[in-house]
Parts: sequence; C-alpha cells; structure tokens
Amino acid sequence: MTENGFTPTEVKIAKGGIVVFKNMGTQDVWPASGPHPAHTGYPKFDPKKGVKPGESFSIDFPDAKTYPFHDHLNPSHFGKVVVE
Ligand SMILES: [Cu+2]
Repeated sequence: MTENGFTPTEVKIAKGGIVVFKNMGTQDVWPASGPHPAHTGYPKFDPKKGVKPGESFSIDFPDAKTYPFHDHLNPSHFGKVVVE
C-alpha cells in the first residue's frame, strides 16, 4: 500500500490466513475494515493509527467471508479481502 492506494485491491486467501499490509509509500497509511469511520465490520482490523512508511500491519481472517477495507486517512482508497 501507498498514499495512492492499495495494490492489489483484492486478495483471496484461505480461512485463517494472514494478510500483511506493508506501507511502501512516503506517507502514513491506515488500513481498516469497513464501514468508515467506525470499522465495525471487523474491529480488530484497525491498527488505531497510521502505519508509517516502511512499516506493516498484519491481520488474520478467521471467517470465510468478504472483508471490505479502506485507508482511514484517505477513504477513497479501498479494497477487499475475500476469505474462502
Ligand atoms: Cu475509516
């Protein structure tokens, strides 16, 4: 992820898998589950602060469903994790 969005915007993983959101940009990025701004879709999927350039946030997905997410600092940037 960067301040310009997420690449890829969609990932498909197996139930129980982990996704690592690495900040490859030059500004903070705050990945979080939908809906913005409450992040109640999956409250644990929220680092509670921006992830700094070069740092990362890892999160596991225990349930088989689709998790929309966005950059809390720039909610027009979004994507989804599809857990099968
Ligand atoms: Cu948000």
